[in-house]
Amino acid sequence: MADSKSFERTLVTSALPYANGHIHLGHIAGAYLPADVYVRFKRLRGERVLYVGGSDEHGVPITLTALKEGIDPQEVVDRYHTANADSFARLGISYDIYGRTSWPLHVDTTQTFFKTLDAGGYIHQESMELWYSEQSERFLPDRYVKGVCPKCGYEDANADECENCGAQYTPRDLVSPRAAIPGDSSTPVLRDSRHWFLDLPKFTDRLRTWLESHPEWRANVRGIAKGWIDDLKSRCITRDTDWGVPIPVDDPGAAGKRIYVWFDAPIGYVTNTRQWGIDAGKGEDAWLPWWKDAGTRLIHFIGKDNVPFHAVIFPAMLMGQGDYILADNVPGNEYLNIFNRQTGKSEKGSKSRGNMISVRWALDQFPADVWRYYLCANAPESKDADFDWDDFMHRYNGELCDVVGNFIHRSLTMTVKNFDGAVPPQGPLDADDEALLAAIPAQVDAIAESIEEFRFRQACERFIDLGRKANVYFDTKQPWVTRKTDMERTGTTLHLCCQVVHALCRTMAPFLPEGAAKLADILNIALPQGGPDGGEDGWNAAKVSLPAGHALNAPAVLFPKIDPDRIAELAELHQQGGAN
Ligand code: B3M
Ligand code: ZN
Repeated sequence: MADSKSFERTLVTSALPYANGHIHLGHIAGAYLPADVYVRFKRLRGERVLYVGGSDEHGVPITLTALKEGIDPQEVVDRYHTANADSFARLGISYDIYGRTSWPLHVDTTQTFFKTLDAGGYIHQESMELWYSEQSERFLPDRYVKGVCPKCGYEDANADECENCGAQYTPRDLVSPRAAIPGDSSTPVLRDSRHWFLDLPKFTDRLRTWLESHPEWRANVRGIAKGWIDDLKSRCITRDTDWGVPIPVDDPGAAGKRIYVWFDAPIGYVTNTRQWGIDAGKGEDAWLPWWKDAGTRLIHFIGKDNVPFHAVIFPAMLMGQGDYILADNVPGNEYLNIFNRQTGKSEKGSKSRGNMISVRWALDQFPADVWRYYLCANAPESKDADFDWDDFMHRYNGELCDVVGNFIHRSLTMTVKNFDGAVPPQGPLDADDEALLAAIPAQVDAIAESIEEFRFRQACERFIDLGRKANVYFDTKQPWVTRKTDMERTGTTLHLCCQVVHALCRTMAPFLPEGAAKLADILNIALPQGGPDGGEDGWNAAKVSLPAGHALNAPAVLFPKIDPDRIAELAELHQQGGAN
């Protein structure tokens, strides 16, 4: 198993969402929040870490939106890139760069990948039959043609796959095809078109050896990847469209064709790393160690539908380059479904159902930490999870507010009031004190271990657990009683409580950055920012006591409770499709 300590730096990526709609909570729970918690943790530890993301701005759904709205695809991606970058920023997803696959630099990176694979003998051409609209005088890629599924009879099946039953077939098998673009529903004809294919079977042995070297990966990810590696076929990596990266070949057959979106999208991680180095003033070559030095640990955070691309196809493309590192882990999450209160059933989030909760809407209702807490505590890690309004409220109110928030507040209020706004001195310790003092480093290490293993739910539980232990201690020691008779004892109790608050502040920082920043101000401590160049260890500093006499600032409520009436209103609005 790879030990993160043996790596010099960590490169973290989150899937690049299509700039074709607003990101929603399902996305966040899958590929973004876990990555953000992970990188914030690494930064706080002082490790060198770079977090790369961005918009995926190519692909047929985007050109279809543009056609429907009668605008240029660039306008579509400009709109959603800007909106999504803003949503991520408001949620505290702390990318070092949020790039774009429509950047000119990306043409260069993608074409270099293509040319290297071509020169290595991994790309060939094949002629294939595709649907062509004589009315629009164009080929109809992917969703530009609809028809009846040959397997299940679904009426809105795509040219080569059915969204209803998951069947994949050749375009010729589609029954009763019709063009599906604005102003054209004509019956298309089959025509030959020459395309470029990536010869995946040539990578079979290397991919298998690599996958087998990672028994520590999640079972779901390994299972999907293994299924693909056992049955690799050449894959078409070009499309009949004018929106995408031009195919870098001197061939008239490439006219009207572009590189397929799923070839260029993961290369976006590389492009965005290059751009990061340039923007940070570190020079054109700053990206190289992040992608080519064996001391880099590469981690792809994704949703499970993206597993084949990140655990098979992109790694093959990297192998074909010759000098790139491969992912050390691909934490793929399951889905966050929506619990429908009316039917009492869990359902998939879908655009047509209108049941998705967009991030921008969510953040107009509650602060980022509220969402971050619930989505982490209820993360769809090893199985699907449900978003449910009651559960959302109960977990946030009952765990974060009542356990952690309450402990912090009562400890700090009593301390500031009774001990002149400073950490009181520690007197003689009894067994309860010793047990609490021992629990701090143990719990800090346990949370770190969970995060290192990508068990973010468990990390949340362990964090709350520290609050629970501390509440039990507080209730046992009754400082509000002892202060009337024994100030030394009360001082010891609150001294220890301050140490737990200190540990809670640092350990919440990766999950709840706003709460941690507020609490750090109250505790009068600085949390190191860290970043790609590393820094001091502000995580293990949680095990170092705040000294007696350390001045504190006035406490404030960190996590205000959510009102049940408000939840009822929002649940109703959501039910009516108003949470987009
Ligand atoms: N845009 C699909 C998705 O948003 C695709 C991911 C690309 S990651 C390189 O789920
Ligand atoms: Zn079907």
